[in-house]
Parts: sequence; structure tokens; C-alpha cells
Amino acid sequence: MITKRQASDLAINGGRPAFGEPLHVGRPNIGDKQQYLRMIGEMLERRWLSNNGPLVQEFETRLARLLGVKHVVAMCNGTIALEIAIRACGLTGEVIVPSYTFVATAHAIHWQGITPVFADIDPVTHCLDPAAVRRAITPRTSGVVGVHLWGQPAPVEALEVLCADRGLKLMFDAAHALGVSRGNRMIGGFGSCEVFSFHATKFLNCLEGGAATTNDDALAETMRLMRNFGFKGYDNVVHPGTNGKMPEACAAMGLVNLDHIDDFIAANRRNYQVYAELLNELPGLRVLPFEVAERNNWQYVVVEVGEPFGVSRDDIVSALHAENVLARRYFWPGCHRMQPYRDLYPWADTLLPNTNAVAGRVIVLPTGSTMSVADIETVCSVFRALRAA
Ligand code: T4K
Repeated sequence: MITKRQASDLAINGGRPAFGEPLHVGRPNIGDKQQYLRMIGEMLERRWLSNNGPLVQEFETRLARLLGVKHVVAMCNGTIALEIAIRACGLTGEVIVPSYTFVATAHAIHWQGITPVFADIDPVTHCLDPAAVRRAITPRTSGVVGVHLWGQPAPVEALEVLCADRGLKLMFDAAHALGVSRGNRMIGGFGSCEVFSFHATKFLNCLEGGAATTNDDALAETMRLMRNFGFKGYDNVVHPGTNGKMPEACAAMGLVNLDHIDDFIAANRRNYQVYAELLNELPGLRVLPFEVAERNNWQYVVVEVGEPFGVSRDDIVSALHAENVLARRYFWPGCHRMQPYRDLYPWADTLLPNTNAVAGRVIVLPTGSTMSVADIETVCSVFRALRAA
């Protein structure tokens, strides 16, 4: 590995790439491989592989304790968990949601035959702007799905007041926000319910996985029925449902990783601090800050590129890719500019100036337990060399 890049040895200028192997944004954290293999061996001995097995139950119990929430309903992934939660909350008609999010948030609404109405974001936090939500309410609006983007809490208090005033349901896509607090309350207990993702690329992964969390007993019961075809006991279907069950092998990975969650957060935090220190000193770059008085998981290193940097966001990303640093332009171009939403709601573009601006200036950089400080210093030296080029 080459430790520092100068302008002349950048790969875009014909130099050798800084890294021999690609550095990924979503490289999985794996707490303890031997422990995982042991648990899989025991699972095979038990011959209980799915359908609310003992590992899923343990995962739900431990997560509920971590989040201080009454119910955790583990599911096969975050997208199905969103779909089930949206149905269980009784959302219909139109639902207000940010466009600046992973497309699964919008798809989960659209997939239920509901119209996602895209509201603009606050350009500083990248989360929903409550004033834009208020403007988007129509007689067909049934609810709001806020997103805690990058693990930064959405403006939960303002959204709670607004939704209570207007008789709307409120839920949150908390895919990025495991281990995060707001006002010293853990994300997981806000709104009617919140939905997490434990995809391989999330800082705590279950291979694939998700969960809906709530303090509402009836809602939890409905979601449990929905995730298992509506079965209540053998041969007794009491509710429409689907297959949203988390397999035991996924829960095993979640349990192993829960044992190491503090190590993952510590690695993310260290990485974040090195990036922030090295990049914030370059004019035109801003590393998205987190609220240090709260609990954070530090899992996304989000850099905004402004004019003074002198090199465009897309040229920086191309230069990083040439060095084998597979930085991402999440969540470009915004859901409203992706199919099917671009054709369904062509007017949305004019209503989302902050979304368009932020989507055009963000780069997400590799972090997680597989990244070393030396790797990060090299990645940052690419930015410095580009400025000098
Ligand atoms: N809501 C929000 C706000 C979300 O961010 C997400 C998911 C969801 C809802 C839905 O939750 P899930 O249904 O996924 O549980 C990825 C993930 O697939 C997606 O889970 C995640 N958000 C999103 C932010 O990122 P891609 O298509 O950009 O990632 P992908 O597959 O290209 O992976 C990123 C990099 O990670 C790759 O370059 C390679 C590396 N990688 C990936 C996997 C899967 C590995 O090194 N090992 C691996 O096993 O969407």
C-alpha cells in the first residue's frame, strides 16, 4: 500500500492505485467468526432454523434491552420490516417521506399502493424539514415516515407535535440509527414504531435482517402476525400476512455482533475523528457533524464538497475509485429522480431544492472495523493531492 498521494502519483494521472484491494463503504463488521460458527453448529444440531426460533427470540430480547423499548419484532430485512410496519400502522392514501434516503424507504410505501409524497430536507442535518412536511399535507395524507439519515435523528419532537395536531400517524425509518439517542432516549421508541436494518453493510449486521420496534402492544402483535402469514397457532390464520421471518442463522450473526457493538462503535468513532480532522482543514470540505452530547454509532462518514474545494464532487469520486477507494454518492440523485417516481411525480423536482443540492455534494467514505488509521490518512491524502493538482 502507498501511504501518501502527491498530485503527480494519483492514479487518475497514471500512477499506481493507492490500494491493491478495493476499500468498500459497507465492509461488514464480523464480531467473532469462531463464536458464529459454534452457534451455527448448535443451530444445526437443534434442527430449528427459522419460525421464531430461540436465537431470534434472544436477539429480540437483547435488542429491546439495548433500545429501552417494549417490543422488537425481528424480520428478514429492513425493507420488509418497513412494509409490514406501514401496513400495521394503517397508512393509506399519501404518506410524506424524504426523497433524500435509500430508495427502500420510498419503495416500501409505493409497494403498498400508497403515494409517497416527497418533502424537502434541512440542508444542514439532511433530515426532513418539518415546515416542508407541513406544506405537503393534503386531505389524503395519512402519515409521515421520517428517516434518521446517517444515524442522525430526524426532528422527532417537531414531527410528533405536527402529526398529533393534524391527526397523522408517525413512524421512522431508523435503518441507520441503531445505538443512537435523542434527548438521551434511544432511537427505537419514537413515533408509533421505528424500523431498523441489519443488512451486511450496516455497522451491526445479521447477514440480512431488520426489525420493527414499538411500545404499542397491539401494534407489535399485529406485526408479529403479519410477519408469519397471519398464523396464530397451528392451522389458525387470523390476519392477512406475508413471510417476513428472520432465519436463525441471521439472528446468530446479530447476537455475535451485539457482543461486539461497543468495539464497532469505537472503531467508527476513531475513524470518524481522523477523517474529520484531516478533511475539515481543507477549504470547501465539511464532514457532517454528530451531536456529541448524544449516543452515536458514527457509522457513516459523510463529506460535503463545496465550491472552494476547486474539484467537483463527481471528479473526486472518480479519482477515489481510481485509487481503489469505492466512495459512494449516497443518496444521489434522490428517490424523486429515480424510476418509477421520476415519471409518476415529475413536479417533485421543483419542490426539493435542498434535496437536489445536498445529493449533488455528498460523498460517503469507507469506515468500519476493517479500516486502519493509515488507510484513512491515505484516503485523505487523495483529497489533498487533488486540490494541489
Ligand atoms: N432504509 C434506509 C435508510 C436504508 O439505508 C436501507 C438500506 C433500508 C431502508 C433497507 O434496509 P434493507 O432492506 O437493506 O435491510 C446498500 C445496502 O444494500 C442497503 O441495505 C443499505 N440501506 C444501503 C445504504 O446500502 P447498495 O446497493 O449501495 O450497497 P452494495 O450492495 O453496493 O454494498 C456496498 C458495498 O459494501 C459494496 O461495494 C461491497 C460491500 N459489501 C457489500 C456486501 C453486501 C461487502 O463488502 N460485503 C457484503 O456482504 O445498498
